[in-house]
Amino acid sequence: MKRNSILNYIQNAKKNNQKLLAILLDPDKISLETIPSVVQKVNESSANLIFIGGSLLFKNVLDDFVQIVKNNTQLPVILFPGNAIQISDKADGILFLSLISGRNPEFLIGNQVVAAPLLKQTQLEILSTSYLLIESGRETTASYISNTKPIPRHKPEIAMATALAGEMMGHQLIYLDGGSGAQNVVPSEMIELVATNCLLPIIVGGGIKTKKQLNDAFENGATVVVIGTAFENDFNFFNNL
Ligand code: 1GP
Repeated sequence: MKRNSILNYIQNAKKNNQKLLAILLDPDKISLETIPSVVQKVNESSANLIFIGGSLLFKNVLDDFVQIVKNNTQLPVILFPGNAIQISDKADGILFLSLISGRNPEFLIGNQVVAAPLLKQTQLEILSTSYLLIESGRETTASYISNTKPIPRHKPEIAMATALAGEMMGHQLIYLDGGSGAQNVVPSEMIELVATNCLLPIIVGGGIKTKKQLNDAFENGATVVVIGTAFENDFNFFNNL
């Protein structure tokens, strides 16, 4: 994978008003043996990207997991790490996240400092990403583990100001996330307010389990929508979309 090819792909999608679907695979939820059949389902779906990661991984299998996924798909494979130890040079790229909705220095810059020299030794495409956790009904693993408060869901203007700050800091992407398995999806008006004020492509995820929720996120300005839990619960999920 060439430098900037994933970023260019996402930027072009935004420019041409194309919508991209990313499937999130959590190495704790899928055994190594079942990856080929699961990825086959992804290949048959309308997915454009594969994300791999989780806020907290219990199995130490990331390298093997990524390699087997790569062996079974042509789609770009992008790490979505919960911390600095979730690095594998077998992927094509990594969301280099800064959790700017929070005020925990470890997730604003600490993990990034630990990861940077290791990433420098890989061929991974680095996708500098403003990561915003949005309150979604009950506490999520991401918010608990990062020890940060998500942005209140009835405060779209705070999300907009935060995303603008990320854009001004030079990030390349904005990720609005309710957290995996979120009870409520990121509110439409919040996506829309961020999209109308920021130039960067927007990734939206967390709790999306219906076609309407998927389309709402796209219609309100998301360029990439991420689906994890709904697919994990039913590997035929995309057949019904
Ligand atoms: C979580 O945005 C991702 O960080 C996907 O969420 O697992 O709820 O689809 P779900």
